[in-house]
Amino acid sequence: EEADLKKKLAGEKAVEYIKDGMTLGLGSGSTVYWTLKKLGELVKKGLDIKGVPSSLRTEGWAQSFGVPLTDFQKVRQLDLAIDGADEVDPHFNLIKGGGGSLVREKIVNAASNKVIIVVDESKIVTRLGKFALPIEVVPFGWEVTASYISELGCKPILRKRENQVFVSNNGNYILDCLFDKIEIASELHLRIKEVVGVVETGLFIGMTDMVIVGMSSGVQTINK
Ligand code: DER
Repeated sequence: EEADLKKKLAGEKAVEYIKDGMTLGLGSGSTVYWTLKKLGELVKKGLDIKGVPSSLRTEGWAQSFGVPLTDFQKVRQLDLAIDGADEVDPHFNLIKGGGGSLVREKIVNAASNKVIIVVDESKIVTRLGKFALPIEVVPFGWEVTASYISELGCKPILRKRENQVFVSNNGNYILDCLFDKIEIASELHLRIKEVVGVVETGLFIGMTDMVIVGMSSGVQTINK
């Protein structure tokens, strides 16, 4: 379907920036799915890379596509991370976490020399915040954490999947928080991080070097 084609275009384009011998950060989500699939084909043709997966779902996809995996016991620094996003603003600041992998994604991206974000054009926004901001919190006392976060101007909703509370790969909960208006994303991120019980926010500030956008007319690569 249309959106999938745009994701496929963007996801596959990112592979062009992967060089032999690289250690990669493997992002999460249905756009990165296409990166992983394409990458598996190149590995079969002899490309020598290995990747650190940013979610158990990505780990499973990588294994099924034959993408060699490594971890932070073996590598401390990654050459390139390729990841998706829920929103991208003109400063390349992101909202991520729609898939619930934001903590491991941020750890992987922070450990990478370069970060490429792959999206379909629906993710490109002029201002962050139409998409509810995912915030990972410790389950103990999450109700209190949520009330502190709400004082920052949002209504935190505990994420559920099939009527069960969603539990992240790290054993934590996710609050989806719709803010009336995100004035300065970097400030909001810091204010949220200070709240006791918060693990990480889905605001990825100043971490992105390149954005690849899949459109109906083709694919566009935007550098910072
Ligand atoms: O959860 C995440 O951060 C994912 O990267 C998500 O934001 C992008 O998912 P999609 O590529 O399936 O839209």
